[in-house]
Amino acid sequence: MKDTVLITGATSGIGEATAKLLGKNKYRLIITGRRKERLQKLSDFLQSEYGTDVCILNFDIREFNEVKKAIDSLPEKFKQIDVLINNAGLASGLDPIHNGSLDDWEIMIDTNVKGLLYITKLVSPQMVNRKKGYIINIGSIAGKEVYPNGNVYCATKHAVEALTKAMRIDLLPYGIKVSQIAPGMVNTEFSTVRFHGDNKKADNVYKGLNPLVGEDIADIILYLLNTPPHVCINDLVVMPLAQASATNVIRTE
Ligand code: NDP
Ligand code: 8X3
Repeated sequence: MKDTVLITGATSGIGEATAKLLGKNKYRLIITGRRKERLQKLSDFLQSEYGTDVCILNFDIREFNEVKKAIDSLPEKFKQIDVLINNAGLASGLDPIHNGSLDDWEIMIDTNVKGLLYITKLVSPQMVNRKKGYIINIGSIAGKEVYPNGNVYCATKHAVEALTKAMRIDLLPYGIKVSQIAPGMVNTEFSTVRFHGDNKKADNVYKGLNPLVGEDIADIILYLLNTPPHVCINDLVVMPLAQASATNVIRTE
């Protein structure tokens, strides 16, 4: 069995695709998210398809006490986490700053920034003690650029970029790798969540172009995990061919 990998937000999209690819490649997995039945279904699939050694942790990443209780409850053989994939995150709403909803803002800040910090605080000390580990943060093109009505989501992903750089500096003495992947448009449940369940609006985001899919990001994660010990890819921006920047997209289909 290879390293133990904890993936936040494994119930859909990038996280789910990553769990499937890493399971296929014989990693031991800790899969997390709020939707327990989806975690159970994924766990059953991984075990029956690949014989994956898998553990489910069901928590809301915005609640530090829930996250701590879950991490403390890990069975002995899952306690040593070699790789942390900070993937859980979301956009909520797409409104100009003067019309923004406080609820949307708080959900994004609490999940994308505070949640990422909570799990990192709980997992990184044992990596420091062992002088070994890898943290991969899923940022976004929204952490490189800002676009109309993206305000708070973009701010949270700029924070992920800053935290990735800060983690790399702080963890440098301990030989811990820290990378960011910053994708453009990936067709997951992301836009449905952003538009509060409006599937029609979500479908329009990807209309007429060939977006990335979760499996594309999973491939990159597996590549990062296979880099030699002395190599660290600090930052990786990946877009669909039909997207040149956050706002420049060509729709031809
Ligand atoms: P999905 O909506 O498909 O997946 C998001 C995942 O995050 C789900 O598994 C969800 O699980 C989890 N999550 C959300 N909120 C919480 C919470 N409070 N507690 C625990 N888990 C939570 O979207 P993606 O796969 O696209 O998103 C994954 C990451 O990729 C995000 O950080 C997103 O910002 C980033 N990203 C996405 C892009 C895109 O175009 N799709 C582009 C660039 C970056 P559950 O609801 O079960 O809790
Ligand atoms: C998701 C990509 O362009 O919708 O992070 O912000 S975008």
